[in-house]
Amino acid sequence: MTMELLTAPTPNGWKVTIMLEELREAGHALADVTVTPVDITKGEQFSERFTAINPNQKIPALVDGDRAVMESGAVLQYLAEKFPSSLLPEDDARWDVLPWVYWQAANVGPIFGNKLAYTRYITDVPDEAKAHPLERFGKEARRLSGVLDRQLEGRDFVCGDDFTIADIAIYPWLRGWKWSKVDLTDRPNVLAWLKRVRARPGVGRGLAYGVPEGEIDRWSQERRESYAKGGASIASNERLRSDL
Ligand SMILES: N[C@@H](CCC(=O)N[C@@H](CS)C(=O)NCC(=O)O)C(=O)O
Repeated sequence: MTMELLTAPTPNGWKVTIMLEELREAGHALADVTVTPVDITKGEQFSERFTAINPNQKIPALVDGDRAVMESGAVLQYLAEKFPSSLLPEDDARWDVLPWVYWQAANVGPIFGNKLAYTRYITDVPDEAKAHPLERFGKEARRLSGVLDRQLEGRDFVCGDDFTIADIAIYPWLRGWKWSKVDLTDRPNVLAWLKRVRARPGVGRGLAYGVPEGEIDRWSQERRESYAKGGASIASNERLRSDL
């Protein structure tokens, strides 16, 4: 049966493309998986088909036969359970992993996402109006990076010796710390972990989906401008419509 991932090259999208490539590294061929790009800057997430798959109208989403799965954390867990590997233990140790996936979804994603939006994408608001959200989301992002730094003390990966879906969920948001201007220079465990994770071949291939060769780690000026422009339209208040 074919499986379809609908996604875009963004932090939440990269989680699942990294997952596909890490599953391949773990020996699952995933020959029948197709990847459908969704251009969120053009509003393709609001199409009838996409909305039927993910009522929340955000990438990524997965279709597996009659089953549709929304929310990147749920997609990671779904794939991990369907294709068993050390990415999610099957025994009680899964409870070392799943709370960190929830932690990411409830904290890191929204806070780093908002910090990024106010830092780079929300351009039509006066600086005075941005000062409070920037301070609030900036401080909370720093606090979360401290939580992660302490968790990584004495561990190679978030949950211990094994790379798991917790690392996959958290990594794409933390790797963009310079772009979102969250200072991690005093978080040595996080910085070492970012390098360790990036060195994995599956992660490298997962990050390459939808990104030109040579721009995986460093975007061209043109790409930075196009991301800033696309991000601005997605982050604008006009986009926050309740009738879509
Ligand atoms: N909690 C969701 C967040 C998904 C999300 O915010 N996706 C963004 C891209 S990173 C998106 O589709 N944005 C389009 C929009 O907001 O219209 C998840 O983890 O899947």
